[in-house]
Amino acid sequence: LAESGEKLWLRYLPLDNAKVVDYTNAIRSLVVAGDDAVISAAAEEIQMAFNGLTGNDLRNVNRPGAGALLIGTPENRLIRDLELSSELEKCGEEGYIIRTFPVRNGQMTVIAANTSAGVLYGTFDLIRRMQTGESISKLEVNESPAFKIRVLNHWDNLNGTVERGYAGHSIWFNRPEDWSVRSAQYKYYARANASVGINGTVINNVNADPNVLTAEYIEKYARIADIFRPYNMKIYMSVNFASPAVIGGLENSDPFNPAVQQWWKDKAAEIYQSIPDFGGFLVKANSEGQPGPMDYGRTHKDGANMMAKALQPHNGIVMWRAFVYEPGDDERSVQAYNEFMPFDGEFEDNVIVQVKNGPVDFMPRESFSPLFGGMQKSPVMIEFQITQEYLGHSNHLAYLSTMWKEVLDAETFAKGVGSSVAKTTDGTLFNHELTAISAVSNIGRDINWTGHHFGQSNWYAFGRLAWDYDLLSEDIAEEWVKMTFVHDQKFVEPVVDIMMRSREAVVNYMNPLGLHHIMGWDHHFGPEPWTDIPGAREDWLPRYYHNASEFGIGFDRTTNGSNLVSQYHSPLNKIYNDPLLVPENLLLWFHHLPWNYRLQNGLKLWDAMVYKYYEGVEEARLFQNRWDRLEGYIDDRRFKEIQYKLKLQTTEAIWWRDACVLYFQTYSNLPIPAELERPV
Ligand code: GCW
Repeated sequence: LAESGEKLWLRYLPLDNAKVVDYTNAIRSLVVAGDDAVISAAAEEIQMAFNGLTGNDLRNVNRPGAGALLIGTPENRLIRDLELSSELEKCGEEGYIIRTFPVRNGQMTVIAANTSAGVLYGTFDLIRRMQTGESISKLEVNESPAFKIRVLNHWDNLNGTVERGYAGHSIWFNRPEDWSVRSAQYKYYARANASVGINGTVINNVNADPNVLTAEYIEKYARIADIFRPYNMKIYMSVNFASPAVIGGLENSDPFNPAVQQWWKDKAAEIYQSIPDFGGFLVKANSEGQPGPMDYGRTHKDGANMMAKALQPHNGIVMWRAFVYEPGDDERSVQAYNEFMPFDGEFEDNVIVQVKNGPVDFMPRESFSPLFGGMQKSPVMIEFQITQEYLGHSNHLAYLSTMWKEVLDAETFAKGVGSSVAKTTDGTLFNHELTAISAVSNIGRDINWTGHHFGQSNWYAFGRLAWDYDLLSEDIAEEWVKMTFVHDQKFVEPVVDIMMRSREAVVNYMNPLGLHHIMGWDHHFGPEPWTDIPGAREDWLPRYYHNASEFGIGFDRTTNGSNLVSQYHSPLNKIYNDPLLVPENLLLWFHHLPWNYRLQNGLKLWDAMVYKYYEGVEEARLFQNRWDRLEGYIDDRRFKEIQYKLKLQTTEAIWWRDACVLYFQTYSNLPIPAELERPV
């Protein structure tokens, strides 16, 4: 199993002898100051980890002393006696501190937090240090999460399929196995999430089946919630706005209809009866054909607030998605802002607006959504996509931490310099209590969970960034590589380097210079910039996005075009509006330019674009080449599976390059620079 990838980054395999000596010098026994389920899970985990990593058991003892690890909250006297209250104050609800204290005959280690959840996260922190070979003999750690709610969104359907899932069928629905098998997997899932600080999950698709609100499914959710609870994971549900009419037998689902309001209140009460710590609802409404309040002439605000009121007595929240667009006069990228800004400040306190990182749709690269920094009075949360819908599915190695950091760190100028996207959503800039971050999961029933072994790194990285977005992508990558594979720097360094370059490589061979949405019709796999489906929605066709013609290529979102630029704060609006100022990697996202347009680097647009496509392919080849030389460092099975995927990636990178270059050449009528290899 350890070799199949099933164990993710929680392998706990024996460390080398020097580390074992170090760690057992520091810690030999365990004092658990508390007895609830969460702290017991933490204790079980550290026992398991310590045993696996060092080969030694931690003795359970009642009193701290030399060599002890003491874990607990100030509810317990052993923690209170340490007088940590001023430091614990800064930890908030889920943060923790780890300290080394001198005691008679040596030292002891303490993990203290205000809640058992904090203790659990602190325990995983200590374990991670051991897994990555860090010293644990002098610890002074203070941690608290950047966002209060850190959730995965599964797009799993009740029939067991997964929308945009590339790792097999759903782990949640329509499963033939016994509960014992499934519950063991759910526990593993909960542990993996807790280990990176993820504290909630929405297990069904935002394209929600109304039946998820029937007693049958509430019961299923309750069973899963029971397994999550010791790992501080809350369960949430995607709900269909039309549920009252579809499964409740009501005349309509109009949010102004008192019977509808009552139906949601009763439903919420029914859910909380079985799941007292149920997290709340995620809603996709009036988006891509889903029902919503606008079906009754009402608004997003009316819909969200009705549900919010139903959840308020139980402390549940509503994550209301802003992924909305319709074919029409307004260009797709400007619509969410136009539709949501009028409601800024008008949502109930337990509503948070969930916004995709970019204004179109999880493209390999797009500008950040102007709702970040735009909406200020109502809390807004980011939705990232871990599953690689537009980044090669589970065939391509694309480490996405760099992409997410690019968004989180992006300057919005909402309150002048220092207004990063992260700060517009973590409560610091606009003082919101309710803060959250989410990402669409890449998990399925595949033995390695994510289809591509490196897909695991994106699940891992999302959790780490949700906890602390100031972490560096290379550090997260290094942790993950060491925990998942081996510590040998001859392996770690080249692999981290591949990961760090991987997302840009994918951008280059798919969508360089800000191109976007030119992938296969509907399934979104492979290149299809030429797709034309008579009668199809215009805003789903690639030409809507690339606009290639004999004149040039790119999407005009300037003040002369769709005017997305004006939704950004100054000076970004001016920077994006000017082809001389806009970052080169967003050039064709904001501008339609002639093939002979000269870039800042002196290249003509056509040549620059072709070079990028070729560069992407060379990167894919380099990854493949590098990996081939790493044989023997890890188990053969994972080595070969990854080798196979990298080969596939190169093949598909060439496919992308050739398809796009040759297709766009039919418009540019310009040659491929002579020194480049001919298309295959
Ligand atoms: O990216 C698009 C996907 C749809 C998805 C939608 C959304 C769940 O192609 O499959 O539907 O976004 O996020 O709602």
